[in-house]
Amino acid sequence: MKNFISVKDVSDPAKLVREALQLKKNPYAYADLGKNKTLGLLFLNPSLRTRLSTQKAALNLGMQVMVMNMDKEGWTLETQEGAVMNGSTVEHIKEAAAVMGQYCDIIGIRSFPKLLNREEDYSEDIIKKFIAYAKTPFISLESSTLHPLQSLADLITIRELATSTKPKVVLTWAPHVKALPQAVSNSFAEWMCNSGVDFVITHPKGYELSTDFTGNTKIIHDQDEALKEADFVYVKNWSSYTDYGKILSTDKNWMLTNKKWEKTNNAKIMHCLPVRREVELSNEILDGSNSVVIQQAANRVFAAQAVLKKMLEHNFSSVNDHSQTVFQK
Ligand code: SN0
Repeated sequence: MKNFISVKDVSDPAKLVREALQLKKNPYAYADLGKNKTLGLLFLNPSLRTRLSTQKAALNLGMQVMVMNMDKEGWTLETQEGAVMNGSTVEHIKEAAAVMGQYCDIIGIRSFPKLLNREEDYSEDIIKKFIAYAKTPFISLESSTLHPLQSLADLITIRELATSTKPKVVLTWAPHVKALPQAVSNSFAEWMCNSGVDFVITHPKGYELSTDFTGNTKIIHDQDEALKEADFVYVKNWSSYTDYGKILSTDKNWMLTNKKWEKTNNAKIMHCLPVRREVELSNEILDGSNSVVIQQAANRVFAAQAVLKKMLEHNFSSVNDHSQTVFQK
C-alpha cells in the first residue's frame, strides 16, 4: 500500500480488519518495524481523535512522529499553478510539500472541503498536489471527500460487535447547526458497500450523497421505516451534495431518541465524534448502554496501526529492498 485515501487502496478490507484486531490483542508485536522512520502529520483543520490515535499507532510501531498545525503555525499556502504570489499566500505547496518530503517517510494530511465549490472540493486538489510534490507514501487524515481511517475503525467495531454474518447497518442523517462535509458519510458508505453488510441510508430529500461512493445502496426517506430491524445505526450530519454545502433541513425529528431506537433490533449506535449533544444525538442515547462511540474511538488506534504497518512493510521493508545486495561488497 503506497497511499491510503480510499477503500480502493485496500486489496482486501476484511483481511485488514483481521490484522487490526490482531494488533489490538498485541499492540507491541511490531515495535521495531518503524525504527528510524518518521511520520509527519499535518493539520489544516482541528482534530482530536485522528491526531492522537494516529500518533499512538505510529509510536506502537516504533516510529517517530512530527505534528504540525499548518492552519495556525505554518505559512499560508498557495495551491494555484502559475500564481503571482503578491497577496496573502506566503509559500507554494510545491516547495512546502517537497520540503516535508525530505523530513518524513510517510505524510498524513487533514484537509476539509470549503463547501463553496463542489467541483473544486471533489477534485481533491490539495492532497493530489501534496502526493505529487512530497513523493512519500501518503495517509489521509480526512480529505474533502473521504475519511478512510474513521471508516476502517467503524468496520472493525462492527466486526467486533456483530452477532450475525450479515448485520443490517443504517446510516442516518441527523440535524446540525453548521454545514458539515460529506466526507465521513461518503467514506462510511464506500466501506460498507465493500464489506458484505445489509446497508441502508436514510436522509431527508435533497441530502443524496454522490453515487460514486454509495453505488446502488437502498435509500429510504422515512427514517422510522429504515430503522426497522437495524443491528447498527450510524448517526451523522452532512450538508447537501446536490445543493452543494447548503443546510436544507433542521428538522429536530431526525435526532435519534430511545423511542426511535425501539424500532431497531437492539441496535448499537455509532458516531464518529465530535457530536453535538441534543442536536445530532440525544443525551439518553449517548449515555445509554447501546452507544459504542467510545469503542469506535478506541479502534481508531488499531485502524491507523494496521494501515501504517502495511505501508512500512510495503515501502520500506528490507525484504523489498534489493539495492544493498546489488552494490554491497
Ligand atoms: C467533521 C466532519 O467531517 O463532519 C469531522 C468529523 C470527524 N466534523 C466537524 O467539523 C464538526 C464541527 C462542529 O462544529 O460540530
